[in-house]
Order: sequence, then structure tokens, then C-alpha cells
Amino acid sequence: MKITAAVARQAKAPFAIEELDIDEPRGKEIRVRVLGVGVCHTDIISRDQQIPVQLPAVLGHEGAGIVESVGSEVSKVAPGDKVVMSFLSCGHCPSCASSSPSYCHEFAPLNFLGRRPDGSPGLRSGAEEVSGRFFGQSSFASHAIVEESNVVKVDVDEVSLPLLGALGCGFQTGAGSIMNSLACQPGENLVIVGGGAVGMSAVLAGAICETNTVLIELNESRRALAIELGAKAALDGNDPDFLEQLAAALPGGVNKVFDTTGIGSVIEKFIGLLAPRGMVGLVAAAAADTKVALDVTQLVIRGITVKGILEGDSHPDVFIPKLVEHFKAGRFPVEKISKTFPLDNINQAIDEQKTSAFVKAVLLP
Ligand code: CXF
Ligand code: ZN
Repeated sequence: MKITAAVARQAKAPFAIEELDIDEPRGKEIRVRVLGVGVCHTDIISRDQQIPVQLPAVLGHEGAGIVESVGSEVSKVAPGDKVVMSFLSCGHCPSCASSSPSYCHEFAPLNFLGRRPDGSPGLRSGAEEVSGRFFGQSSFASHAIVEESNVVKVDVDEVSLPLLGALGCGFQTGAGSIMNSLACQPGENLVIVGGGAVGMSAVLAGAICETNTVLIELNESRRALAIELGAKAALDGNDPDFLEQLAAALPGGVNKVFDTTGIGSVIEKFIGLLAPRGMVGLVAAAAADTKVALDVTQLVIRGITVKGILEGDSHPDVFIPKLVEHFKAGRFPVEKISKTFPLDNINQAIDEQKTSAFVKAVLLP
């Protein structure tokens, strides 16, 4: 079948809109008509080869859409079902067996190899192979072939569905980090460093968990948005009075820090601000040589925890339906932090997202 897709052909070059051929779904595969797909930083760094996905490739890993057809072994969904697509996991390694699929021992090959286990890509441009299966989905496209295990059926109206793709990665990561990984409790003082899609969805989750949340963010319009979404304060980390402002906003000290920057010096500074028994969560795809210097004595005598987090420690089958319920109840208003663009305008969407108040560009194929 012919599909339209945004193809990454060269590092640091714009995506190209092209017509491709997609395989029919086999065995446990599903073809989804993509209605909306978020743009995540991981798509950009994969195109740019910080994550070395073989090019040409169709990226996109925050898709939502409608099941169109299913392989002979699929039982989880049926044609017509609405689904959010998330990452792929093997289902049987020690992490998967203990309900922690984001730490699947096969995470990298399953999500970044661009080929099925038999070596086929699922996508072609004439005779040329195009990498598919990015996070098991490659959803910068009108249609995606997905494994049964990385779709989650959702009960939402068709107007909302396109906006919910990012529940499969960025929003799940931000919200899951606060609700699962850092297990934030009412009344705790939480500092979120960086107000992109992950940081801003963490702000929303902080409101759900009833934390006293402070966002640290350089962009003024994003600081204003965070206040509207329930943050107690939003501060410019470069302000000379920053430490006084933070102490005034969070008397009693900082219990939890959630870093989305991946910048070593920033992480060191915020670890130093943690109160006894504090916890810092690290989530960014940092540059490969990023190191953090830890004062071991201070960590020990203050009982500090440093935690790496992938996908918010979420099990998509469990956590995405929870986020959908929060969305439907108005507690997780993704529409306030997203902006839609036609798939054809993917390059413009990426540029706008860098500097605007909205944090999630959602492409409508
Ligand atoms: C990423 C986070 C950084 C490592 C690779 C996977 N998750 C989603 O975009
Ligand atoms: Zn992502």
C-alpha cells in the first residue's frame, strides 16, 4: 500500500515528504491510520545521528490513530479501535517480567534498529529500503505498522485522539517521572528544571500530586504557562536573585528535583539544593560525554537518591489509560501545551517548537 511519510534522509537536514510503500501487517502486526503524532526531541537527535538510526528512516514515536487492519495473530485490538502507540519491549526479559518494560533488555535493538527481526524494514521507496519500526511505529506518516504489544486502546472522542499521541512518550515520561519514579506526595516541594514537553507535563503531574511545584525555565512565555497549569512559581535560573527566589517559593527546602536538561553543571547545582532524604530524577538524552560530580559524603549523610528514568517508569498498558482519565477529567489538559500542524509542515513545526510557549508540536498526517 502507498503511504505519505516525512522521511529523514540526512543528518541535520529537513525532513522530506514522500510517497512510500508499506508492507501488509503480518502475524502480531497492526496497521494504524495515524491521526496525530507528536514531535519529540528523540526524533530530532535520531535524525541527526546522536542516536545512530540507519537513514533513510521514517521516525515519529508518539502516534495516535485508528486500527485499519490486523495480522492473523492479533487479539488485543480490532479494526476501528482508537489507539495510542508507545515504545516496544520484548515482554519476557527480567525487566518486562517485572512490569518495567522501559528497561527492557532489548530496548535499543527493538526501538532503534529500523528492521524487523527477519531484517525487513517494512517500508520502501521504490527499490530502496527505508528504516521503519522506530519505537516500533515510525509514525511520521499517514499509516504505521505497529506490533500488538506497543499499542494501547483508548476510549476518547475522535477530536481529542490526535492530541494524545504524546501520551506514548513525552507526556508519559514527564507525568510518570513525577507520579511513578519520584512518587511525589501532597505538600512536597518539587523543582522541575526545564519546561519543554517533558518538564511541562511534569508540571501538570505535580498539580495532580498536589506538590508545591517550581519550574526553572529560561523562556518567559513558558514560565507564564507553567503558572497557569498549577506551578507555584516559575523562575529564570539565570536571574542573579534566583536562589533567594527559590527559597522564598519553597520554604523548608527542596524534596524532589526533576532534571530535563541533561546538563552536568545544572544537575550538580540542583543536587546541592536538595533537603535531607531528597531525590533527583534524571531524564534527558544527554550528550554522550556528560558527567556529574557527586560529593559522596554529602549524598551519604543526607540520604540523597539519584535516579535515572526512562519513559517515566511507565507500563504503557497501565499508565496511558490513567493519563487518559486525567485528560478527560480536565486534570491533564494536553491541548493547553500542544499546537497542531499538517504533516507537510513538519520542518516549520520543529522550528516553532524551539522558541514558542507551546511545548508539543502535533503533526496531523
Ligand atoms: C528516549 C529518552 C532518551 C534515551 C532514548 C529514549 N525516550 C524517548 O524519547
Ligand atoms: Zn520521545
